[in-house]
Amino acid sequence: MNWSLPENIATYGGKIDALFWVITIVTGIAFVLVEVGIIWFCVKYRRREGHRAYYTHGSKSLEVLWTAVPALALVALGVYSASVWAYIKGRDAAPSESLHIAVSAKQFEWNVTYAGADEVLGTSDDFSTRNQLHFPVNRPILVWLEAEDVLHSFFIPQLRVKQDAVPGMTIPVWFEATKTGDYQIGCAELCGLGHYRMRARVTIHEPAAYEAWVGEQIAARAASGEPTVVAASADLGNDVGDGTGQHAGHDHSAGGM
Ligand SMILES: [Cu+2]
Repeated sequence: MNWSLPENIATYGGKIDALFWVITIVTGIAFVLVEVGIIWFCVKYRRREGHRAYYTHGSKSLEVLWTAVPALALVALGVYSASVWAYIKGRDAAPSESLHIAVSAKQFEWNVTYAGADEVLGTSDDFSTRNQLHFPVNRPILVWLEAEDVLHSFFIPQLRVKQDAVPGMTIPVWFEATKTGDYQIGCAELCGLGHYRMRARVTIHEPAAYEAWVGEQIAARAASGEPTVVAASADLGNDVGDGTGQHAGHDHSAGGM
C-alpha cells in the first residue's frame, strides 16, 4: 500500500503539498506532545497507597502559554494558506489564456462540453462527450462546473483538484497539467446509489494531439448529423452563437466565485 500522496502533475500541486505537510507536521507535533503529557500524568498521578489527592488551581502562566502558542500557530497557518488559496481559488485566479471547458455532473456521470474550434463556449460548434475529459498539457484549463441534480464533487487527485459541484451554481475551477497521460475523475461526494461508479477518464494530450482529437470529434459529429456539427457553425460563423448550445446561458467571462 502506498501511504504517500498521489503523483503530482499540477503546476500548483507543490504549493498544496507543501501546505499539507506543514499542517501535518505542526498538528503531528501537537498531537505527540499532548498524548505524551496525558500518559505521563496518568502514570505520575495514579492512585497509590499513602498518597493523598489534593486540590490545585493550576498555573496561570502555563495556561497563557498553551493558549498563545496554538493561537499563533493557527494565525500563521491561516496567513500562509490564504496566499495559496488566493492563487488557486481566488476571484479571477484562472490565467487569462485558459482553455474553457464546461463540466456538468449528474447521477451518475460527467458530461463535458468543449468549445470547439473557436474556443468559445456557448457557440454552435460546441460538442459534448460523456465520461471523458480531454485537454492539452502545459496550458491552464478553466472548467465551469455545474450539477444537474444533487451535490457531486469533481476530484482529480493527481491534479490536486477537488471541487464540489452544486446545483444552481456554475463554479470555475482551474488547473494546469505538467504531464500527458491517462487519469480519472472520481466523484468525491456521496451522491446516491451509483456514486461508486461515477468516474470519467481524463486524457491529457500534447497540444497538437489535442487539436487533432478536437478535429476528429467535430468531423465525427458532422458525419453523423448530430446537432452540434461543424457545418452549422461554418454557415453561421464561429463567433455567432445560435442559442442552442447547452451552456449558452452562462456568462463564462465573469469569475463567479
Ligand atoms: Cu456524484
